[in-house]
Amino acid sequence: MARNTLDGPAITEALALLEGWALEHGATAIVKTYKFASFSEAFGFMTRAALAAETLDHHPEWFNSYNKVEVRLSTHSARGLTQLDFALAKAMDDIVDRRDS
Ligand code: H2B
Repeated sequence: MARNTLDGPAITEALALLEGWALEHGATAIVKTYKFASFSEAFGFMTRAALAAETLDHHPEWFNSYNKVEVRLSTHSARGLTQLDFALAKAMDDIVDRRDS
């Protein structure tokens, strides 16, 4: 998947396809905070997301506090946003949507 940075219109378009993700100041990252019913659910999400990150060879910056997971996605090598960030964001949202099913 392309590791070239997306321009403003492409970022707006990609962001519109997601729910709950926001553009960080400077437009070099997207952020979202997930909240779960328990630490166990939060950590289960992180475990699944870690496997998705490995598959994509693209990794999140994240912070966990009890049932909360704050995620920041950016492509370090490109110093900005690429398709990979949006692919990982979608994979993370899909993991949450598949919960309990
Ligand atoms: N993750 C993120 N977020 N940005 C990168 O530039 C990046 C990565 N590079 N995961 C990958 C790994 C690179 O180091 C490996 C060698 O493909």
